[in-house]
Amino acid sequence: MKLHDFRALSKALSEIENSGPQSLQILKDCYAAKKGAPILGVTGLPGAGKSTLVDHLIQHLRGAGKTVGVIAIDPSSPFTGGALLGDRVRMQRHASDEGVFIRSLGSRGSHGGLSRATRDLTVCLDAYGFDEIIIETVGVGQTELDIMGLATTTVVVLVPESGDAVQTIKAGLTEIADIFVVNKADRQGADGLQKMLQAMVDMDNSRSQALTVTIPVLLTQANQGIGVQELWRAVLNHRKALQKDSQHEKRQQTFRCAQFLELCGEAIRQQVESKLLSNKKWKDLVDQVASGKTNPYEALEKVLKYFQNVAGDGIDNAGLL
Ligand SMILES: Nc1nc2c(ncn2[C@@H]2O[C@H](COP(=O)(O)OP(=O)(O)OP(=O)(O)O)[C@@H](O)[C@H]2O)c(=O)[nH]1
Ligand SMILES: [Mg+2]
Repeated sequence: MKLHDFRALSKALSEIENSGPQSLQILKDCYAAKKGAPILGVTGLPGAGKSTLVDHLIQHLRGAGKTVGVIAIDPSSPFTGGALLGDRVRMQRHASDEGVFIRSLGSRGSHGGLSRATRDLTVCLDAYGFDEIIIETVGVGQTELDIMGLATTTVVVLVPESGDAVQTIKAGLTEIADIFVVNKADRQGADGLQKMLQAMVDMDNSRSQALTVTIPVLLTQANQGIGVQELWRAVLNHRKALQKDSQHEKRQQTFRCAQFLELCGEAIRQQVESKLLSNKKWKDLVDQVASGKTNPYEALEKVLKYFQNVAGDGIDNAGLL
């Protein structure tokens, strides 16, 4: 794929999203062409100002001559485009810029789950050659943890109104965030929330010596572009700190391994499902489970035996190693 060929890129991304016949080959090629661009995750509650912030970050990066690929995810949206229209509109001024590519991702059309789709699309953007990759995602919770395992740096965007939510999800927040942003600093309560988050960060620091870098708590006013440069500086600081963090590579390895096992699980499940649909004996087995004649573990044992017979001891012979 050559740079500036956004049509080819879009086509490739759609093929991956729909698990089309070319998707495996495209992904293999993308991994082979991976360049290792840093990934910035921007997460936070709906309407916190993430897209506005990303829009200004794009502007900042373009000013520095960097190309940017963006994935905007809304796990709650069943349709790509619908609820995400806001994201597109918010970043519209970059639509005709050849150095910026923005792709929306809803929960529909992502075979194998949203976190896998995000990961695959990210690898594709990286192979394409963007200098910077940004992922915007709604919410602050477990799904975001999955998605954010991907990000080099994760920014959690909060607003003065999210004070109560912060109280409830307290413990998880410092695990996700590398940087806190209190956006809409023009509104009442911004200072209070900043202090509350700062106290949370300080407490975590005193509890754990393992933390190598303190989480900054920044105030921004995204709609005015205020605080964006400081935010970018904090992102770069975090990247620098990661290079010195001896645990970083180990975490990456764990993440890659988990991804691979997840892929294997998904592929085997697909194999079983297609057999269940196409083969009478397999279908009978499911019927027996459904009627309660066979319990799921007995059935599972049969399935495992089947795979053992297929693979046998021939793993080495199959050219796996
Ligand atoms: N007052 C104020 N409004 C802001 C600020 N930043 C963004 N907004 C407004 O907040 C609204 C939501 O902004 P978005 O950038 O779409 O927020 P988002 O987090 O991307 O929203 P979703 O993607 O729908 O979750 C828009 O109307 C923005 O203009 C700010 O600093 N102050
Ligand atoms: Mg948005």
